[in-house]
Amino acid sequence: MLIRHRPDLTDNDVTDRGLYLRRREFITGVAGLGLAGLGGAAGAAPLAFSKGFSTTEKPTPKDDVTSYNNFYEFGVDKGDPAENAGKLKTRPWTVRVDGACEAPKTFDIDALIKGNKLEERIYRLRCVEGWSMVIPWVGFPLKDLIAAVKPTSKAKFVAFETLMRPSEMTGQRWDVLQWPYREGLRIDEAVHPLTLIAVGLYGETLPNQNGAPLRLVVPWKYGFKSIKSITRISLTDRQPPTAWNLSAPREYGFYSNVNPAVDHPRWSQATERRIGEFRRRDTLAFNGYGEWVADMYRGMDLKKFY
Ligand SMILES: Nc1nc2c(c(=O)[nH]1)N[C@H]1C(S)=C(S)[C@@H](COP(=O)(O)O)O[C@H]1N2
Ligand SMILES: [Mo]
Repeated sequence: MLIRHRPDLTDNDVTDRGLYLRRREFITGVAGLGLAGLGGAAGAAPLAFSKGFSTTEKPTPKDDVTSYNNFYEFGVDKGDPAENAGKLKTRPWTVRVDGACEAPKTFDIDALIKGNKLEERIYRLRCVEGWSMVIPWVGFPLKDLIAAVKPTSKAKFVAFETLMRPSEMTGQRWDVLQWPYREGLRIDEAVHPLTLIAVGLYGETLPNQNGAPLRLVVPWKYGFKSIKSITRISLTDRQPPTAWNLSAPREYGFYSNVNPAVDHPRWSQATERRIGEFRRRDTLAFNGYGEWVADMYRGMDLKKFY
């Protein structure tokens, strides 16, 4: 499988080895509290801070990150997920990773958390609706999970699915979207070192309203690509159907790269409201991650592949 990246970008740029901390030290020394459920047992993998990819912008207050959400499985208003997602049982939880690979596997969430090197990544998140936040995630690169199942040359795309459980996800009782929520990436996007599986934020276990126990984070794409509460990841040779594209194909494309030059049919994408700020700010191409991701779209008409 040939995957093109900026050749000078390696894991060592992503993770400054001098900043490695054992999880135990992270818990006692850096976060003070927290990371409950994210391990901390002696011998656990080290928690690393990635320097290169994290923004130095001020993170959005945790109260906003955890109370102003989109998670339609729990209702369509911004406050609904914080109010209703507590009902979701996130243990036991497994993620099936299958499709075009030699070693399909069902992973237990706790084994995933223990078995992967967790990092903090402070990323901008830009919702297609025109607001944004800065969120300190804890997670690991999706590429590590994909590598574990040994993809074949037929793995051209990756399809993701959220849990389907209307008894707890009460929003699934209404047909606002075709459930389960689905998303997809091209394989090069999926294995890009920026693409994260998040299991925490602000140094603690991911709150249910933010997509517990694991969710995708693709910071150069509109927020709806960052699917929450994942139960299945499938490698495929075809571009998979995605929830928002199925619901309104003219408004939400498969790529959905943040692009101030391509407006949504019903509103401009040129500016955004950073939650907590008063004046709108300019939206950046690829949400400011262009130096790392623009190469993947060279030669593509981004107005057509919106
Ligand atoms: N399963 C699922 N994932 C989802 C959504 C959803 O409704 N269901 N909403 C998306 C949208 S529109 C955004 S902007 C982000 C919001 O993530 P946050 O609430 O953690 O900020 O989650 C995305 N992931
Ligand atoms: Mo969104």
